[in-house]
Amino acid sequence: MGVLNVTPDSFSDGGQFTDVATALAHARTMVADGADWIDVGGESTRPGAAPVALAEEMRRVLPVVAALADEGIAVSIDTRQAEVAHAAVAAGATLINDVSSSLGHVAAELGVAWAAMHSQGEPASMQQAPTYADVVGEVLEHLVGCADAAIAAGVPEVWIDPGIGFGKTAAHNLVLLAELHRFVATGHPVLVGTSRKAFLGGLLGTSDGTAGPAPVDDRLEGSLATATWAMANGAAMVRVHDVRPTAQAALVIAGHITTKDAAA
Ligand code: PMM
Repeated sequence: MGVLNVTPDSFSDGGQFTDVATALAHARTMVADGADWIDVGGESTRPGAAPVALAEEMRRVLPVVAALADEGIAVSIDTRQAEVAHAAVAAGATLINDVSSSLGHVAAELGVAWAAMHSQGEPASMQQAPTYADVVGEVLEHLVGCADAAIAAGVPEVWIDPGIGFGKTAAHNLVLLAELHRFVATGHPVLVGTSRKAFLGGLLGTSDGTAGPAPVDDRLEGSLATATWAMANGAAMVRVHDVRPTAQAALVIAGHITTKDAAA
């Protein structure tokens, strides 16, 4: 899944794809590089971000969703707003990527796929003091509850996503990744987004040898390492900014899994 943020302020690609032609060109490149889905978002959910007015979010995403869908590209709409999800599906989106895990009823009503992502708190304050007694157990329980309810309500396809960086410390993120197999074991397809996120900056050295954390444009290796880890542990989709290197890694993982099955 290639990320297409049509926002002025997303943490890694804000302001780059705010006109339809540039957004479309970038989406085409990501598809040529191997993306199966383009995830269009009009509201930055980076830590500390303020919510965006509904009309503004619509203005940002709808022309891009329509242009991509017209080209036959599979579009996912990254939104927390039911109205935006409705309008984006009318414009051709077929997956609601929902970082609030609250739009299952909208996906049911519209008959489209839904990705439920776990988040603790709102973007404006979620990184202030994330607290869990058992992060993996709590995130799992929440997501399985969402997925079961959505399936019972008739949502045709439900993805679960542990929500890396959404109300989680670096340690929480790492334990969720380490225990990803427990999410996969639920039988629901698992989506994971680690691309360029802050916890990677803290783990990585900078390329020029200066003291860390690594800045957002110097996190490719960490993004790839975590996407590869997620795929090798059974994630069915990874949400990334750097599509070509990740798609190359996916080919290696697929080859490994095929060979392992053949040898078994
Ligand atoms: N992360 C971001 C936005 N949307 N959606 C899902 N399903 N999973 C994620 O981890 C996720 C997401 C934040 O990253 P961005 O600012 O690069 O879009």
